[in-house]
Amino acid sequence: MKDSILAMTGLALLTASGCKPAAEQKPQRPNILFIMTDDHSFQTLSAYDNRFIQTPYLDRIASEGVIFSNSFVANSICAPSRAVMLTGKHSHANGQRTNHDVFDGSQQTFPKLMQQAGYQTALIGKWHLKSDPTGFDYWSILPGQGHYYNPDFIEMGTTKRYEGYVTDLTTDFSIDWLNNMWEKDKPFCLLVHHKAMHRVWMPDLPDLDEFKDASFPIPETFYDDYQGRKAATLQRMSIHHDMDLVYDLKMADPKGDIQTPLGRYYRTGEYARMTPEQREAWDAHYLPIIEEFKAAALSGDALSEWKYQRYMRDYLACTRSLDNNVGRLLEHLEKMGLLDNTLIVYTSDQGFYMGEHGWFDKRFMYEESVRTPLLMRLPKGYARRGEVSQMVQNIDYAPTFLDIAGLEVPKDMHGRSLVALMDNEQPENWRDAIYYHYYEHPDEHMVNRHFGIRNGRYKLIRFYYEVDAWEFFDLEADPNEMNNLFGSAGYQGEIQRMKDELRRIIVQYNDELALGVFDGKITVTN
Ligand code: SGN
Ligand code: CA
Repeated sequence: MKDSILAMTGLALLTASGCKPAAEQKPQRPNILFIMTDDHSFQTLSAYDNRFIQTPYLDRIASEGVIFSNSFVANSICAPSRAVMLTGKHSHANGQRTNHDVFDGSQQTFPKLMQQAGYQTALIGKWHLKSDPTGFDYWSILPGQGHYYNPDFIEMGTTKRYEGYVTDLTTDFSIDWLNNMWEKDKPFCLLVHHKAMHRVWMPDLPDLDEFKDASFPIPETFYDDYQGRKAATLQRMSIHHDMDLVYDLKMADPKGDIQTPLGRYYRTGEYARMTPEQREAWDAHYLPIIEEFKAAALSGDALSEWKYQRYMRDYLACTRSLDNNVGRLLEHLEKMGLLDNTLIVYTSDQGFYMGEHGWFDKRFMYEESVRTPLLMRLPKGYARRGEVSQMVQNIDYAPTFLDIAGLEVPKDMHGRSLVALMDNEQPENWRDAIYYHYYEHPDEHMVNRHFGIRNGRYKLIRFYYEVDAWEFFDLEADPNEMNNLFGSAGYQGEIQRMKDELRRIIVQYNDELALGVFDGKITVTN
């Protein structure tokens, strides 16, 4: 990850010195284009990591702007992450602890505040918060998780099915909004929130072949035995055990020889939505793979590794469409002459496992899922370029959008504006640790509840509920988090300091449940 960030920083510095952006006047009320994807890992965005795929259009945002190399989420799961971003508050304060909660849309959010201040606000794509969007002049959302093929969109309350691929359609509708619905005398705040790359990773037809014959290195931690990490032993997000051959990997053989627990959801769900023409092209790709797979009769490690490769190919093919569509949107903005006065943000609702620890999915406070990509192309006059290494978190987005629009950041928001960082300043007292709390258990993937703190070197996690356990990692010595040092004699001083820090940050954010668990006053059980 480091190499590519540094290489790009060098490139960006040249650009920066060539055009002297610091001398330019900043727009008073820049437009905001907030692009977010679902489950996009930083491992598969080449500005961060170019081992698997080149993503030139996303990289363009970074090379013309900034790349945050220490960007984290507050609760690594979809609806909670979205609520954190809208409110600038941790989950306990905005009420959206799990995907099952219904978002309280009557509370303060950045779109509402921007709308009140004269911005025209719009939301297109995935929403997932159950209640109808509030604070948007226009919205057109996917119901729930949405579908890849021929998806329904709910446009201001009216549901309609559209033929096509979801990433293309989300982009088409966004371009259409800019062309035909944006009232050009107002600044806009447009949220383009994609379904891709969420499970079950269904690529667009033209992208099916790109990774067909590609083979990826098996991650170092693929065969992790989870020693010393009890919650990790209990998860149900393993490629070997939990990734479904039919549902996730499309091995829906016409004879029905391959029977799997989730297979029927694929056959009656995404696959059934396709038009006959789409299905024909789809089958032309997958049927030979299915035949080959059946003939190979794999088992054990060979089967796990085959699943990993298939997973990567489909996931990356979805990423291709996403990158192309981000490119299309950027080019459209450029054609409209909007690049100078628009803040363009790219992020994901959380990170994702690409086989590390043998996993897919997210949820844990471990690095692959607590981190998330964050790239920004800045309006003119903002001088920073290249890597920003300060620790930032998705609680910061709402304050940033308000601040750059010249609006006051409400005191009750937990996050902090990133605008000073865009201005090339090195703000004093920048946070040196982030706080995390995950709640969705018992549930799909069976990741135990936990909260914790991470600074530049160490991570301390407290699992509670079914598993009552601490984990402590030295990220410098053990970046893959394989070695839980909680009981280790050599680290007792550091562990105590981190515990003190954790308690302090829990109090700072007023997370009563975590404080009760920490102090031994609350025992949460089934
Ligand atoms: C669905 C997925 C899970 C995923 C959650 C949360 N199962 O339930 O694999 O962890 O969403 O994802 S699926 O069978 O419906 O694909 S999130 O990004 O929306 O939080
Ligand atoms: Ca997600």
